[in-house]
This record gives sequence, structure tokens and C-alpha cells, in this order.
Amino acid sequence: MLAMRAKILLPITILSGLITGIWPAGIARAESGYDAWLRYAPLTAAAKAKYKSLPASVVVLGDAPVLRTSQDELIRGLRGMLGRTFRAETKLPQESAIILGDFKAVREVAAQWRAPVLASGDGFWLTRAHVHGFDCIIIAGATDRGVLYGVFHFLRKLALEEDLSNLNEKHEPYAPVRWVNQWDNLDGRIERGYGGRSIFFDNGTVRADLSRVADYARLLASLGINGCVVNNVNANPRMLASDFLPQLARIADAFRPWGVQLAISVDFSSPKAMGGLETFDPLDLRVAEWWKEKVDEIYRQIPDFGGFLVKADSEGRLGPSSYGRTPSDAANALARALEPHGGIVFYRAFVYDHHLDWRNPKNDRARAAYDIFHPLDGKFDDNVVIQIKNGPIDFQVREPVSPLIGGLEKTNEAIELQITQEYMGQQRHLCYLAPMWKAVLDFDMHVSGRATPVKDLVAGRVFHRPTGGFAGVANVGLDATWLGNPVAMANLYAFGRLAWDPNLSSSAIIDEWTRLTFGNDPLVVKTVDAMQLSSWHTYESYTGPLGIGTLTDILGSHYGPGVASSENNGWGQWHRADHDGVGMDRSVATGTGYVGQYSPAVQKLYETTAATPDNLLLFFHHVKYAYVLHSGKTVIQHIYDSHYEGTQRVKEYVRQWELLRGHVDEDRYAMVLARLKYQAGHAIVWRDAVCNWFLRASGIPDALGRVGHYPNRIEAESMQLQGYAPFDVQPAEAASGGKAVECAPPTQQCSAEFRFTRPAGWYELEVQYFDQNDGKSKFRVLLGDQLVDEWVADDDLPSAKVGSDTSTRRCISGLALRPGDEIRIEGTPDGNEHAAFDYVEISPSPE
Ligand code: GCW
Repeated sequence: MLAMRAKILLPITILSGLITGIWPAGIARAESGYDAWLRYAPLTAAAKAKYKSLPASVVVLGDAPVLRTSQDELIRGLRGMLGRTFRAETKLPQESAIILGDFKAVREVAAQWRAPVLASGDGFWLTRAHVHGFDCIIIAGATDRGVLYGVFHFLRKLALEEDLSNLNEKHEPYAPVRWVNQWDNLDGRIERGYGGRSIFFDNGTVRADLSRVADYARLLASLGINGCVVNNVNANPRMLASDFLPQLARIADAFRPWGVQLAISVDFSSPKAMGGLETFDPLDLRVAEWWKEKVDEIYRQIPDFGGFLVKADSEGRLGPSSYGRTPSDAANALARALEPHGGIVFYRAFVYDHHLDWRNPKNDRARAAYDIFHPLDGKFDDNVVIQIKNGPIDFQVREPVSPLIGGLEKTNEAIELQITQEYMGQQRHLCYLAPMWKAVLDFDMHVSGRATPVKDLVAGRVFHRPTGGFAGVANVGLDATWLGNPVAMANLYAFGRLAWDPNLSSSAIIDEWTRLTFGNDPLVVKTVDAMQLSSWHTYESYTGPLGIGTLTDILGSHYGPGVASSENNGWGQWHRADHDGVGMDRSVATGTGYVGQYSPAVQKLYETTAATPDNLLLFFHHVKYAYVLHSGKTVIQHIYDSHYEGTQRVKEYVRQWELLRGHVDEDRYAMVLARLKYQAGHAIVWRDAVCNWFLRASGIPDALGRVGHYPNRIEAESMQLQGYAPFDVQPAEAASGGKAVECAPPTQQCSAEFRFTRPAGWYELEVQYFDQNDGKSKFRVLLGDQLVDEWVADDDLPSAKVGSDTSTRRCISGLALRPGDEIRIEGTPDGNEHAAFDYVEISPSPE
């Protein structure tokens, strides 16, 4: 009876916890990752005691939607963390209070209070003051948004258990533009999205239920992000259809309480594609008039509409070049329609010819943005922002800063950073990008011989531009974790924090994020911070080091290794590796001249091999494999070593994360562990593919004898096969020995067997198999007659082929093996997935 009561009571307790946000001690909250860094988890008793004397009332001065949100959010956060329900007031009570309002409103109730001078909008001031004789906490904003940002900042301080007794903090954003972009299609798919389908669109319409949209806006607002472009830059003209605008207005309604402006990507050919005109020439008056009417129509329904993002003359998108017009002609046509309403045009500098002739050594995609946009400096209207990717190619693991960032003095600019990890492991690999972004933002372009760091150029501070700032391609989706992996959310967090204040350090940001996401347990904080901070360099090490480019399959998924895919095609992501050497010569003296697009001081850094830092050498120069780096290693040995080191580090991440069992809630613990184990296996796929490719190309062996020698491996094709048949994998380096085995129809089940011949002991047995996305085949591993493991290959990796995207590792740890043991792998195919596998690796169990 007692036991039964307990069973019934537990869910009720949990349910009431859900409703009130109060959790009984000792019951772990279910954590899906949905709340990200806004969990408002109960503080420890000691921390709660610190905040005991907080006033019990939260007064909001004014009733604008953002102000109401501010009050609700503050009460919500305080309830979650302190377990108390603060009073919501709209008038000053006769007691201490927390007062929320804009500077003017606060001045009206607190005559002696002086508003601070904040240079730009959306800033806030947190302070204490006597109001009507009572000691009050004041959260005052330069704007309503500023109030909301102040509330989030205040709540963050509590979650981080900071002291509030001498509260006096002023904060203002570095730049006016702090936007995210979503590459969502109207059918609900997201281009380069790895966290599920669109939260905005489904099946050609805006979703009926937009509660996720409001929750997204809340996450964005908590970082100070004030705008969101909701659809793919490869835009569907339908976005502008008259019957679609009311649907967009519903998204704007969901954003508004959080101070997030709605904006959309537009197809530049819309006047023709959906507007019924026979032209979209930006200099044609009918076209200009069409844009003006369309924009007026939008603002009638969405008065706070933010503006347009435009991808034109790029990767097959139509643009002004169709009429011999320039990007400034194009951008200004749209800008003039938006200007009366205060709207902005973001015109992307990602304009390049993707049919470049690769046989011409002087051709260079990296030059394109500067070549096209620099001559137009000064020709763009003041409400145009040129949105420039951080590097001149395309979100590679390491690129120099785009020279165009230093090439516009009379034009607004924004830097485009990619939060979604398109080339960085697609959220399956841990890769915290803040250190990379910081390296870019702090980089000094030395424009006109002055100190001009990228962050100041894009914020418009160097040339006193009216606007500018930061755009992050987020691509969150319907997955509970938003990005597909709870640890990937550190990148959205870091983007927002850096857009607000690019002077924050990567480590300060990750420390906040870890505490807010997983709590203040010192072991968790130390472990997660260290893993995240090293993860970009780790990813770089086992993918594309030395500035060579990510080395991924650039013609397909951009996920697994595909070294040769960059070459011999017009896309221009060339690394020029051949038998003698590797790298792109971009010098002025002998190469493409790209280096000449930088200021003289930066040119000095990159023009010669001697000056160029090792980590960008192959971006700028073509060198022999035996070229000796500053580090003293040859290029080829560096390629080998870094791949082995990176792989080893991921293996250590798994071990470090395992130490957090019991310190992190079970659900997220298991989710992250599974991803890290997967990454450890896929890092080996990367290592072997890249190292073997370069071994073959260079003919120079690994000084440490690792590459091409795998003494612990038993190749599937060398086993005793029943039903399984060997085949050649393309490209060869995607499989060990270039071959795998498959169980092709009509065979229903296959097996591969081998005899263990090494000394008796405890071993790890790893099976490298292929998990395509067009079937769910089954695997069983038997030791003699004993089943030791079985699993279904049901992951949704980005390919239907046997290859480096799908190569996956299953680890069976702690097997007692004896010489003479028979080990059998059984595969059951499903759909087009033929239970293919590559090899088995057996290594002694770690101590
Ligand atoms: O890197 C490429 C991506 C495309 C993307 C394009 C862009 C939206 O692979 O998917 O298109 O960049 O930024 O426009």
C-alpha cells in the first residue's frame, strides 16, 4: 500500500513542480535541453539565503508588451530559482520593490535618480536607489527592450549566484544589428539545419502553433538579439505573396513581446517571378514602384517589420547582373522602398562565380567579395548593410578574415557568423566556435594604418556608420534541444553574447553558459568548460589543419571527409594538393593576388611563407610536403600528427564526460555521451581518410608508422563470409583498405567470422559499420554462441551511401577473449541499407 501511494504521489509532485517551477529537493528535474540557458533551476539553500532580502514586489512602469514580458519573466525566473512567487505590481507599493521601467518612467517616480548616459539604444542600468524612502532595486532601460535585457541580466546574475548588494551595472550593446538568420524553407525543411524541421513553416504555410516561435524569441531576447530573418536566403518568391503576408504577421506577433523584429529573405527576381512584371531590373521604374508598393503592404500588416536579406547573383540565384546592374543598384532599389518605414536591406557579399575554371592558377574564389563590393564603396544607401561572411570562402574550420571587412569605409557592414555547424560536424561533433569568432573579431585589419579590429569595423565604430553589427546563421529547429545537441547551444549563446559585447572572452562566455545550462557544480563547470574551449582546435586537428580548408565532401553533405571533392570543379574551394605539395598560392608575387586585398600591414603577415602563421599556411601558399613549419615539423608530418592528436583528444572527452555521471541529469548526460562516443568513432574515420589520402598523394610515410598500419584491425573482407560480399568503397580512403562487405538482396541475413589469435585478456571490440539513412539494418556480435551485443543502425546521418558520412563505430567494452575464440558479426539488411561493415578492431581494455 505504501509503495503504491508513493508511486501515485511522485507524478503528482512532479506535476506540481512543473506548474509552479518549484522542485522538491532530491528529485532530478526532467531535462530535455529545451530550456537551454533559461532553466531557472532552484538555487542551493546557501545561494537562496543570499537573496533572502530581495524586495517581494516587482513593479513595472508602463504597459507596453515588452515591459509586460519583462515583469512576467522576472517573476518566472525568481520563482524557479528561489521558490517564491513575487508580487506583480503596476504602482509603487509602500515598501521596497524591484522597479522596472525605461529611464524616463523611472525618473518620474524617483526624482533624485539620474539616468546614465548610454551611447546607443537598448542599454540598461541595474542599480539600487531610495524611492519614496524605500530601498529599491531598479532595472532601467534606455528602451523597453533595454528593460527586458536588464531583467535577463539580473536573472543571470542570480543563476550565477553573484552578489547583488552593491548593484550598479551599466551595459549597452556594441552595435545596433544583433540578428539571427534562419535558412528555413516553406516546406519545413531547413537548409543546413541539424535540429529538426522548421519552427516557422510547414507544408508551404506558417505553422498554426507558434508557441515554439515565442520560446525562440525568448531565448534570443535573453542574449539581446533584436532581429530574426525567418526564411532561407535561397528565398521562395512566395514569401511576398499578398495571401502570405498575414501569415508572416502572425510570426511578428509572436516575436513582438520579446522585442525581436521580423525580417525576411527575398528573391531578387520577385517582381517578375511573382509580381507579374516582365522584368526585375532594379533601375526600371516599374520595378522600383513594385517594391515600394510591396513594402508598404508589408508595413500595413507588420508595422515593426525589420527589412530584407538578399542573396543575389550567387550559387544560381538571380540578381542585378541579369541586367548588367550592380549590387548597389539592386540594394538601393529595395532600400528606398524600406527607408520611409525605417527598414534595412542586408545585401550579402557572398557573391561569386561557382563555375570558375580550376585549370587557371590565377582564379580564386576568395577574391570575389572584395573584387565586387570594394569598388562600390560609397554607392550604397544608408539603410543598406553589406552582410559579409567572416572568411572569404565559406565557414571553413579556419580562414583568414574576409578582406572586404576592411574594404568598406562609406558603407555599413555586418559580419555573418555561422552558428549551425555546417562544416563543423553538424552538431554531432562538439565544436565550440567562440574561440574562432573571437580570433576573427579581435583581428586587426590595420585600415589606414590604424588599429581597426574587425569588431569595431562591423559595428560601424571606425567610420562612424549609422548602423552595422552581427548576423548569426542559427537554424534552430523543432528538436527539443533546438540545435540537435544540448552542447551545441553554447554556440547560439556565444553568438548572442559576442554580438552584445565582442570584448567578452570565450572562456567567460562558456563559463556562464555551462553554469546556466548544467548548474554550478564545480566538477561539471571545470570539465565542460575545458572540453568546449578546446573543441574547435580539436575538430580542426582531425579535419583540415594548417588552413587547408575543412577537407569535407564539399559537393554533398559537407559532413564527412572528402579530400578530393574540392578539386577539379568550379566551386573554387581548392587546396591544390598533388604529388609534390599542397596549398593555394594567393600571394601577390606569384599567386592569385588575393593577399593584395588587405592593408599593407596585413599583407606583410601573409605574403611570404616565412611570415605566415602555420595555422593558415596552406590557405595562402603552395608548399612542398617536406616544407618545414615554424613548429619545426614538416607539413606532411603535421598533417599526420594533428589527426592522431585530435582523435585522441575526442577519446578523452568521452572519458571526461563519463566522470560527470550523477552530476548532470540522466537525460542530457546520456544524450551528450552518445554524441561524444559517436564523435570519437567518426574522428577516426576522418583521421584515416585524410591521412591515407595524403600518404597516397605524397608517397611520404608517417615517421611514426601509424598511417596505413592498423595491427589491431581485422578487415571485414578478410573474414570468413557467408552471404556477405566484399566491394570497393568510393573514394577508397572512406573505408579501411578501400573495401567493405555488404549483405545484398535477396540474401536476408549474412555473417562474417574470424578467429581471435592473441593472448587471453580483457579487450575492447569495435565494429566499424555503415549507417545509411535509407534503412535500419541490424547487427549482432557473437562470441562463440554467446550474443555479446546487438544494435539497429537507425541513425539519420546525411547520406544514403556507404562512405565517410555514414561510417560509424560501435564499441563493445570489456570482453574476456581467449586465443581460438570464434567471433561472428551477423548483419540483417533493411531497405537499401545492406548491413555493410568495414572492419573490427580489437585492442586491450584500458586499465
Ligand atoms: O555554404 C553554402 C551552403 C549553402 C548556403 C550558402 C549561402 C543557403 O552550403 O547551403 O545556402 O552557403 O550561404 O548562401
